[in-house]
Amino acid sequence: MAKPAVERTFVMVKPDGVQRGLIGEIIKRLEQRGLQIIALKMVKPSVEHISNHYPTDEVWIKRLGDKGFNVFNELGIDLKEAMGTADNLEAGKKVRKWLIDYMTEAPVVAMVVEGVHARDMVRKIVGSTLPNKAEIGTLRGDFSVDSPAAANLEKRAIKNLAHASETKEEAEKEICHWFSQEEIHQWDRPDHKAMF
Ligand code: IDP
Ligand code: MG
Repeated sequence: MAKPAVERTFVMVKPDGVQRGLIGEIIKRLEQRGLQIIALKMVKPSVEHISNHYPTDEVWIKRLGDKGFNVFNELGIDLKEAMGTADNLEAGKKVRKWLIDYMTEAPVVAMVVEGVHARDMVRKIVGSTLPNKAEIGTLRGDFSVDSPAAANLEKRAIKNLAHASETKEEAEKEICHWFSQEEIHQWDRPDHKAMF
């Protein structure tokens, strides 16, 4: 019988994770939870490849702007002054551009991760998008204090070490975007017999 709980997700060590020597730490946290790396490579992505990795629809771009805006609201900072616009879509477009600059600064490590509830498990291990709000024990909570207020005022993306797919659709699209079928390997972890 097919195992309904077993999922595949896409994970990437971002340029700051690579530059800070955290590739091993990030992979360790995935493996120790029982997740399996079934594809892995280091890539220096082109602007086009990264731009196609992130969604282009307006709903997603608007939501990107939201994350920073909420923090500005909490701090009582004037949105228009900080972002040069009070429009979420326009702010989102700026953040998307900063994100592409960030993601093409240095190589990234791309992976396909498989395991029980892999998408959710990896998102939990990685932690909140905003490192200043991420729980201690998560990657972003343990290794970063970056925040939208700090990043947006410096006109750059939030540096948060790793990317992980959020939905089934996102995972499927991202896995195909980064890996061919031949680069993905089916193999067994014998210790799973003792784990589940
Ligand atoms: P996620 O990486 O936790 O899935 P998304 O909302 O999908 O978060 O955003 C993609 C990436 O865009 C984030 O990981 C972060 O690097 C960057 N980002 C998100 N919101 C902002 C912001 O308000 N300012 C600067 N960068 C942002
Ligand atoms: Mg995301």
